[in-house]
Amino acid sequence: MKLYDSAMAPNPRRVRIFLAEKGVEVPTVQVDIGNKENLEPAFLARNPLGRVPVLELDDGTQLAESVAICRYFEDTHPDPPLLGVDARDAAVVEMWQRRMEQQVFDNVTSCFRNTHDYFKGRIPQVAAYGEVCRGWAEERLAWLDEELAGREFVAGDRFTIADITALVGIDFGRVVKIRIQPGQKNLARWHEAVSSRASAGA
Ligand SMILES: N[C@@H](CCC(=O)N[C@@H](CS)C(=O)NCC(=O)O)C(=O)O
Repeated sequence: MKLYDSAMAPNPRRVRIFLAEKGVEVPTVQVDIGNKENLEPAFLARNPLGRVPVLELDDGTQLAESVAICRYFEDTHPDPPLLGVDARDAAVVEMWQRRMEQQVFDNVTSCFRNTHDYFKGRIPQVAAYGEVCRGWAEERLAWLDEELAGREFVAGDRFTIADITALVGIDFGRVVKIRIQPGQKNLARWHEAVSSRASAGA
């Protein structure tokens, strides 16, 4: 088994944190996305969409999409559970995972993709759309701050994949100056707690 990874990129970090929480070690291969190694034929044969992470299983299966990779490790290494513990809880975790991905993470990365020089000449950029995404990301952080007034973690009283997606999205926000605001005390409390877990260094 091998994880095709990119140390600086947010999606692979989601998988690395998930693995660290599980205590699972997987050999990694760094893909140099800065130099477009992800767009070369050898990598496109693994993932035609040219994105990392990709998990190569021992039977040759190429598994892309961060949450699908996490699902694989949840089933092969159930402890600690990060995708919920019963039908109700799994649905609640999924709800929050999708919200953190669509409302926080994707708005931050869309702002990055549309405004940052890193993607200049690589993809069509629409700076105005990037700024709209920035505004949405900032609104969603304000919403998340309110949500976290009533509970310890994003999906309830246990650390889950929803916390991982939110943490990685918010940390990556620094690259485009999307940050937790001084008055967002609940969000700051949560961020400090999840950042102090050993897995956050992954
Ligand atoms: N939906 C995919 C997104 C993967 C993705 O966008 N990966 C980025 C790095 S965070 C990438 O490979 N970017 C390279 C590029 O767009 O050229 C997932 O959940 O893993």
